[in-house]
Amino acid sequence: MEQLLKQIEDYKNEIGTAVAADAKAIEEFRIKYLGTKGVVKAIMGEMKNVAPDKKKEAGQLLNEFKIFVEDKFQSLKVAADNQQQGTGNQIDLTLPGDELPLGSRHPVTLMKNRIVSIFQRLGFAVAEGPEIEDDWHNFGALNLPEHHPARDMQDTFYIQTNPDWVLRTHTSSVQIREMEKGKLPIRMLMPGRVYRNETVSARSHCFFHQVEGLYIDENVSFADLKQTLYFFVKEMYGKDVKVRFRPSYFPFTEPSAEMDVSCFICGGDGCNVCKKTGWVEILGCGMVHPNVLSNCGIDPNKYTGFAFGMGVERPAMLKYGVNDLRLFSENDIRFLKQFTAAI
Ligand code: 2NL
Repeated sequence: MEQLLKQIEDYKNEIGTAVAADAKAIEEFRIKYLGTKGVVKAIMGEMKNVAPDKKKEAGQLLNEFKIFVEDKFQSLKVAADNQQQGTGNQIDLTLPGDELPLGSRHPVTLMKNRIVSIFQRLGFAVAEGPEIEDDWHNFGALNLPEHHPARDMQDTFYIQTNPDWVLRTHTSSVQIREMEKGKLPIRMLMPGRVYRNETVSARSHCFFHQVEGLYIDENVSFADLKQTLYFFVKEMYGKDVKVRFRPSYFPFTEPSAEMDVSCFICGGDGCNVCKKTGWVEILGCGMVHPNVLSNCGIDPNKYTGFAFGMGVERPAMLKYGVNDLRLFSENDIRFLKQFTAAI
């Protein structure tokens, strides 16, 4: 029995190192190990010399050995076939590949990119920041007094585990972070998703997208603000668009204004979109409040700046003829695949 074990072990070592050479070598392997006068047969013949009480065990060992040799023979054959084909495997490289379905950009992303690319041509860089903010970056630094309605529990999502954290209600928080870095001048755009605790309907949602802009340097004036935004609307809505500013109020700008463009649906004659006024409100803006500058460590006697903010969904709805805000976040492929524009 010991002798049998030793023999099997020696053959296994010998066979283990055998490599595929060519068809002739493989045939020699077959004859030597699996042929009628081969090693496997010979070792099987040893069974008669094994003591009766060891026969079962020896039978198992011999069977395993036979399977080991046969497996090796098969793998040598496969390796030799592959080598002959020169591919390393048996894939037909001339067959056409699997088709990869091409996606399309989300309409909100398309509109955001349009807005961003216009300001990028004026030298505005893009900055991003966290969607979960602390009270200071979302409210405090922006000159929002503690009892301002925008801080109301109804409008803001608070994080239960920490009352200091909120889901940002605007991307101004990113501008605060940029100003705090203290690198001036700043000419930046902050696109991103913002959250408000509102009932979901065709016209409002608990989150939407904004692009805010900020320009801070010495001698930045309201005239700069107006010229920058004129350029923007002309690029966005065409050179014939008319613009008007209305005085407004934001805690973080002084003075503040809202900007309207002549209705790009009816051309100013009056329709549903402009509610028969001929004007569509597109953004809010103003000169950055001196308190906001000093909250961020910027000297308001040396620096001035302007800021503006606009929603992305409404212009996207008007441009692409989408009549329900909820379509933007339902992820219905039938809706999404209709938008194939490049930017
Ligand atoms: C709107 C109005 C606005 C700003 C956003 C801003 C940011 C800083 C300082 C001052 Cl850090 N202002 N942002 C200013 C005026 C209006 O947004 O209707 N947004 C959708």
